Amino acid sequence: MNIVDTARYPLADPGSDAWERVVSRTRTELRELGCSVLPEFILPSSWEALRREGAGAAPLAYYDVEETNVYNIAFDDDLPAEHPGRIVMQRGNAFVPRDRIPTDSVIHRLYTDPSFVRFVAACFELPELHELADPLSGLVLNVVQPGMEHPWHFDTNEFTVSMLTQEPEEGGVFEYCPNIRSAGAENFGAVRSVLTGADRSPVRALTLRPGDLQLFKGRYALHRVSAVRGATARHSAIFAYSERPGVMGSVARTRQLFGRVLPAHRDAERNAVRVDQLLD
Ligand SMILES: O=C(O)CCC(=O)C(=O)O
Ligand SMILES: [Fe+2]
Repeated sequence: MNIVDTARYPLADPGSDAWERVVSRTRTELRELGCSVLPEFILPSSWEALRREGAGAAPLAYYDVEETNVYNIAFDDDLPAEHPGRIVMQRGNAFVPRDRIPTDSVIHRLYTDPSFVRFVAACFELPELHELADPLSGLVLNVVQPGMEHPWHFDTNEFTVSMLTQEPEEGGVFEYCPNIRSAGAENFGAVRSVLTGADRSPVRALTLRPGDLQLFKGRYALHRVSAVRGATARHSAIFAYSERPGVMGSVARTRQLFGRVLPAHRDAERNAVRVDQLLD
Protein backbone atom coordinates (compact mmCIF):
# COMPACT_ATOMS: atom_id res chain seq x y z
CA MET A 1 0.00 0.00 0.00
CA ASN A 2 1.32 3.42 -0.88
CA ILE A 3 -0.68 5.18 1.81
CA VAL A 4 1.23 3.92 4.86
CA ASP A 5 4.67 5.20 5.83
CA THR A 6 6.29 1.80 5.34
CA ALA A 7 9.77 3.16 6.09
CA ARG A 8 8.65 3.71 9.69
CA TYR A 9 5.97 1.01 9.80
CA PRO A 10 7.12 -1.89 7.57
CA LEU A 11 3.81 -3.77 7.49
CA ALA A 12 4.95 -6.12 4.74
CA ASP A 13 8.07 -7.29 6.62
CA PRO A 14 6.92 -9.09 9.76
CA GLY A 15 9.92 -10.27 11.73
CA SER A 16 12.31 -7.65 10.31
CA ASP A 17 14.27 -5.58 12.83
CA ALA A 18 12.23 -2.45 12.10
CA TRP A 19 8.95 -4.36 12.43
CA GLU A 20 10.04 -5.91 15.75
CA ARG A 21 11.14 -2.53 17.11
CA VAL A 22 7.78 -0.86 16.41
CA VAL A 23 5.74 -3.82 17.65
CA SER A 24 7.77 -4.15 20.82
CA ARG A 25 7.51 -0.42 21.64
CA THR A 26 3.75 -0.50 21.02
CA ARG A 27 3.32 -3.59 23.21
CA THR A 28 5.15 -1.93 26.09
CA GLU A 29 2.92 1.15 25.93
CA LEU A 30 -0.21 -0.99 25.70
CA ARG A 31 0.86 -3.02 28.72
CA GLU A 32 1.66 0.06 30.78
CA LEU A 33 -1.01 2.56 29.70
CA GLY A 34 -3.47 0.61 27.57
CA CYS A 35 -2.85 3.12 24.77
CA SER A 36 -0.29 3.67 22.04
CA VAL A 37 -0.15 6.20 19.21
CA LEU A 38 1.83 5.55 16.03
CA PRO A 39 2.38 9.05 14.67
CA GLU A 40 2.11 9.82 10.96
CA PHE A 41 1.17 6.23 10.17
CA ILE A 42 -0.42 7.53 6.97
CA LEU A 43 1.94 9.35 4.59
CA PRO A 44 1.39 13.13 4.37
CA SER A 45 0.54 12.72 0.66
CA SER A 46 -2.69 10.93 1.70
CA TRP A 47 -3.76 13.23 4.57
CA GLU A 48 -6.01 15.35 2.37
CA ALA A 49 -7.69 12.26 0.85
CA LEU A 50 -8.25 10.93 4.38
CA ARG A 51 -9.96 14.16 5.41
CA ARG A 52 -11.94 14.63 2.22
CA GLU A 53 -13.26 11.05 2.15
CA GLY A 54 -14.35 11.29 5.79
CA ALA A 55 -16.01 14.65 5.23
CA GLY A 56 -17.82 13.17 2.20
CA ALA A 57 -19.25 10.31 4.26
CA ALA A 58 -20.00 12.32 7.45
CA PRO A 59 -23.45 13.59 6.31
CA LEU A 60 -24.54 9.91 6.25
CA ALA A 61 -24.04 9.54 10.03
CA TYR A 62 -27.06 8.39 12.02
CA TYR A 63 -28.07 10.90 14.72
CA ASP A 64 -30.36 10.11 17.59
CA VAL A 65 -30.86 12.21 20.70
CA GLU A 66 -30.06 9.71 23.35
CA GLU A 67 -29.43 9.79 27.06
CA THR A 68 -26.84 7.37 28.24
CA ASN A 69 -24.62 6.56 31.20
CA VAL A 70 -21.03 5.46 31.61
CA TYR A 71 -21.89 1.73 31.49
CA ASN A 72 -24.47 2.05 28.70
CA ILE A 73 -26.94 0.17 30.93
CA ALA A 74 -30.64 0.76 31.51
CA PHE A 75 -31.40 3.44 34.11
CA ASP A 76 -32.32 1.63 37.26
CA ASP A 77 -33.88 3.19 40.34
CA ASP A 78 -32.37 0.42 42.42
CA LEU A 79 -28.82 1.71 41.87
CA PRO A 80 -27.35 3.21 45.06
CA ALA A 81 -27.47 7.04 45.17
CA GLU A 82 -23.69 7.39 44.68
CA HIS A 83 -23.46 4.88 41.81
CA PRO A 84 -21.77 6.46 38.73
CA GLY A 85 -24.38 4.72 36.51
CA ARG A 86 -26.91 7.26 37.81
CA ILE A 87 -25.12 10.15 36.09
CA VAL A 88 -27.01 10.95 32.86
CA MET A 89 -25.07 12.12 29.78
CA GLN A 90 -26.06 12.96 26.20
CA ARG A 91 -24.56 10.77 23.49
CA GLY A 92 -23.35 13.53 21.18
CA ASN A 93 -21.60 11.44 18.54
CA ALA A 94 -22.97 9.66 15.49
CA PHE A 95 -21.63 6.82 13.35
CA VAL A 96 -21.43 6.39 9.58
CA PRO A 97 -21.71 2.60 9.03
CA ARG A 98 -19.37 0.51 6.93
CA ASP A 99 -21.83 0.12 4.04
CA ARG A 100 -21.77 3.91 3.53
CA ILE A 101 -17.96 4.13 3.41
CA PRO A 102 -16.50 3.75 -0.11
CA THR A 103 -14.43 0.58 -0.50
CA ASP A 104 -11.66 2.51 -2.28
CA SER A 105 -11.25 5.04 0.57
CA VAL A 106 -8.03 5.13 2.60
CA ILE A 107 -9.73 3.88 5.79
CA HIS A 108 -11.52 0.99 4.06
CA ARG A 109 -8.38 -0.14 2.26
CA LEU A 110 -6.46 -0.04 5.53
CA TYR A 111 -9.16 -1.89 7.49
CA THR A 112 -9.18 -4.84 5.07
CA ASP A 113 -5.45 -5.01 4.32
CA PRO A 114 -4.11 -8.39 5.56
CA SER A 115 -0.66 -7.01 6.42
CA PHE A 116 -2.27 -4.21 8.46
CA VAL A 117 -4.50 -6.67 10.33
CA ARG A 118 -1.51 -8.92 11.07
CA PHE A 119 0.51 -5.96 12.34
CA VAL A 120 -2.31 -4.78 14.63
CA ALA A 121 -2.77 -8.32 16.02
CA ALA A 122 0.95 -8.50 16.80
CA CYS A 123 0.80 -5.15 18.62
CA PHE A 124 -2.03 -6.46 20.79
CA GLU A 125 -0.09 -9.73 21.36
CA LEU A 126 -2.80 -11.79 19.67
CA PRO A 127 -2.17 -14.69 17.24
CA GLU A 128 -4.71 -13.32 14.76
CA LEU A 129 -7.54 -10.85 14.32
CA HIS A 130 -10.56 -10.82 12.01
CA GLU A 131 -12.75 -8.17 10.45
CA LEU A 132 -16.20 -8.24 12.01
CA ALA A 133 -18.76 -10.07 9.86
CA ASP A 134 -21.15 -7.23 10.71
CA PRO A 135 -21.76 -5.20 7.52
CA LEU A 136 -22.39 -2.01 9.55
CA SER A 137 -20.21 -1.94 12.67
CA GLY A 138 -16.91 -3.38 11.45
CA LEU A 139 -15.69 -0.03 10.18
CA VAL A 140 -17.36 3.23 11.18
CA LEU A 141 -16.68 6.93 10.98
CA ASN A 142 -17.32 8.62 14.33
CA VAL A 143 -18.67 12.15 13.84
CA VAL A 144 -18.68 14.70 16.67
CA GLN A 145 -20.22 18.01 15.61
CA PRO A 146 -19.28 21.41 17.10
CA GLY A 147 -20.86 21.79 20.55
CA MET A 148 -21.17 18.03 21.01
CA GLU A 149 -19.07 15.50 22.93
CA HIS A 150 -18.69 11.73 22.98
CA PRO A 151 -19.29 11.19 26.69
CA TRP A 152 -17.31 9.11 29.20
CA HIS A 153 -17.64 5.36 28.64
CA PHE A 154 -15.90 2.00 28.61
CA ASP A 155 -15.79 -0.07 25.40
CA THR A 156 -17.38 -3.52 25.14
CA ASN A 157 -14.46 -4.64 23.00
CA GLU A 158 -11.18 -5.19 24.80
CA PHE A 159 -9.22 -3.37 22.13
CA THR A 160 -9.90 -0.63 19.59
CA VAL A 161 -8.02 0.69 16.58
CA SER A 162 -8.80 4.21 15.43
CA MET A 163 -7.56 7.11 13.34
CA LEU A 164 -8.49 10.76 13.34
CA THR A 165 -9.39 11.85 9.81
CA GLN A 166 -10.41 15.46 10.50
CA GLU A 167 -9.39 17.51 13.51
CA PRO A 168 -11.57 20.18 15.07
CA GLU A 169 -10.38 23.77 15.49
CA GLU A 170 -10.53 23.42 19.27
CA GLY A 171 -11.56 20.84 21.86
CA GLY A 172 -12.55 17.33 20.76
CA VAL A 173 -9.66 15.96 22.80
CA PHE A 174 -9.41 12.22 23.45
CA GLU A 175 -9.14 11.84 27.23
CA TYR A 176 -8.63 8.57 29.07
CA CYS A 177 -7.96 7.16 32.54
CA PRO A 178 -5.53 4.22 32.25
CA ASN A 179 -6.53 1.15 34.25
CA ILE A 180 -9.18 2.95 36.31
CA ARG A 181 -10.93 -0.40 36.64
CA SER A 182 -9.94 -4.05 36.20
CA ALA A 183 -11.77 -7.29 35.41
CA GLY A 184 -12.23 -7.78 39.16
CA ALA A 185 -12.77 -4.22 40.47
CA GLU A 186 -15.16 -1.53 39.18
CA ASN A 187 -13.66 1.23 41.33
CA PHE A 188 -16.97 3.16 41.33
CA GLY A 189 -15.65 5.96 43.57
CA ALA A 190 -12.84 6.94 41.20
CA VAL A 191 -15.09 6.64 38.13
CA ARG A 192 -17.68 8.88 39.75
CA SER A 193 -15.07 11.52 40.63
CA VAL A 194 -13.93 11.72 37.01
CA LEU A 195 -17.52 11.94 35.74
CA THR A 196 -18.43 14.77 38.13
CA GLY A 197 -15.12 16.56 37.50
CA ALA A 198 -14.22 16.33 41.21
CA ASP A 199 -10.92 14.63 40.37
CA ARG A 200 -9.09 15.11 37.05
CA SER A 201 -5.86 13.51 38.28
CA PRO A 202 -6.40 10.11 36.56
CA VAL A 203 -7.17 11.82 33.22
CA ARG A 204 -4.62 11.85 30.40
CA ALA A 205 -5.18 13.91 27.27
CA LEU A 206 -3.93 12.58 23.97
CA THR A 207 -2.68 14.80 21.19
CA LEU A 208 -3.82 13.18 17.97
CA ARG A 209 -3.28 14.35 14.40
CA PRO A 210 -5.06 13.07 11.30
CA GLY A 211 -3.21 10.03 9.99
CA ASP A 212 -1.89 8.92 13.41
CA LEU A 213 -2.87 5.35 14.30
CA GLN A 214 -4.22 4.83 17.81
CA LEU A 215 -4.31 1.43 19.52
CA PHE A 216 -6.34 1.40 22.69
CA LYS A 217 -7.62 -1.02 25.33
CA GLY A 218 -10.93 0.60 26.21
CA ARG A 219 -12.46 -2.06 28.44
CA TYR A 220 -10.61 -0.91 31.55
CA ALA A 221 -9.82 2.70 30.64
CA LEU A 222 -12.63 5.20 31.07
CA HIS A 223 -12.51 7.56 28.07
CA ARG A 224 -14.30 10.29 26.14
CA VAL A 225 -13.96 12.87 23.39
CA SER A 226 -14.38 16.29 25.03
CA ALA A 227 -16.72 18.91 23.53
CA VAL A 228 -15.76 20.07 20.03
CA ARG A 229 -15.35 23.87 19.67
CA GLY A 230 -15.13 26.02 16.56
CA ALA A 231 -16.75 25.44 13.18
CA THR A 232 -15.21 22.10 12.17
CA ALA A 233 -16.54 18.66 13.17
CA ARG A 234 -14.19 15.97 14.52
CA HIS A 235 -14.10 12.80 12.42
CA SER A 236 -12.40 9.55 13.37
CA ALA A 237 -12.37 6.09 11.81
CA ILE A 238 -12.94 3.16 14.17
CA PHE A 239 -11.62 -0.20 12.94
CA ALA A 240 -13.28 -3.07 14.81
CA TYR A 241 -11.65 -6.50 14.88
CA SER A 242 -12.31 -9.63 16.89
CA GLU A 243 -10.29 -12.65 17.90
CA ARG A 244 -12.77 -15.06 16.29
CA PRO A 245 -14.35 -14.75 12.86
CA GLY A 246 -18.07 -14.24 12.23
CA VAL A 247 -18.90 -11.64 14.90
CA MET A 248 -22.18 -9.73 14.41
CA GLY A 249 -23.85 -7.05 16.50
CA SER A 250 -27.22 -7.76 18.13
CA VAL A 251 -30.42 -6.51 16.49
CA ALA A 252 -31.17 -4.17 19.42
CA ARG A 253 -27.71 -2.58 19.59
CA THR A 254 -27.49 -2.26 15.79
CA ARG A 255 -30.81 -0.39 15.67
CA GLN A 256 -29.66 1.91 18.48
CA LEU A 257 -26.36 2.79 16.78
CA PHE A 258 -27.41 2.94 13.12
CA GLY A 259 -31.21 3.32 13.10
CA ARG A 260 -31.66 0.21 10.96
CA VAL A 261 -30.83 -3.48 10.81
CA LEU A 262 -30.07 -5.76 7.87
CA PRO A 263 -31.31 -9.30 7.18
CA ALA A 264 -27.83 -10.52 8.19
CA HIS A 265 -28.40 -9.24 11.75
CA ARG A 266 -31.76 -11.00 12.06
CA ASP A 267 -30.34 -14.23 10.59
CA ALA A 268 -27.38 -14.18 12.98
CA GLU A 269 -29.64 -13.68 15.99
CA ARG A 270 -32.00 -16.46 14.87
CA ASN A 271 -29.16 -18.88 14.29
CA ALA A 272 -27.47 -17.99 17.56
CA VAL A 273 -30.43 -19.08 19.68
CA ARG A 274 -31.33 -22.17 17.62
CA VAL A 275 -29.56 -25.45 18.11
CA ASP A 276 -30.36 -26.68 14.60
CA GLN A 277 -31.32 -25.43 11.14
CA LEU A 278 -34.50 -27.52 10.76
CA LEU A 279 -37.69 -25.91 9.51
CA ASP A 280 -39.85 -26.72 12.54
O1 LIG B 1 -13.60 8.77 18.18
C1 LIG B 1 -12.77 8.49 19.05
O2 LIG B 1 -11.61 8.91 19.02
C2 LIG B 1 -13.16 7.59 20.18
C3 LIG B 1 -14.42 6.83 19.92
C4 LIG B 1 -14.78 5.85 21.01
O3 LIG B 1 -14.32 5.91 22.12
C5 LIG B 1 -15.71 4.75 20.69
O4 LIG B 1 -16.29 4.75 19.58
O5 LIG B 1 -15.91 3.86 21.53
FE1 LIG C 1 -14.77 4.10 23.19
